[in-house]
Amino acid sequence: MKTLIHAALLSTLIITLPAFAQDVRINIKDFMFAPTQLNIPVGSTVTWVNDDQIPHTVMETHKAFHSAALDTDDSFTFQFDNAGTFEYFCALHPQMIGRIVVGG
Ligand SMILES: [Cu+2]
Repeated sequence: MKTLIHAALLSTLIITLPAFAQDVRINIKDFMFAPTQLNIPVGSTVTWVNDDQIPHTVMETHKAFHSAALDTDDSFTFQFDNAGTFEYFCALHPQMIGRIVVGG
């Protein structure tokens, strides 16, 4: 019985956690970030994966985050602990742009 009560309390706790943080993947393919635009809750983690045959990077406009050069199948992960709008591009191909809105 005690175990049941504990389980119920635990599931309530999980359900009522403030942010439904997500793990989201962005594919880098054909010189594009896909999805290009993303809305996520605070605390979410985004992983970029390079599916192209040439290197790309992920560089936030105000340097909130930036990756090293990503070769094919390399990935870069960043956790967004603050709300805001983050615009980023590939330093090697600045026409490649993306935008992430956190908590908005
Ligand atoms: Cu690039």
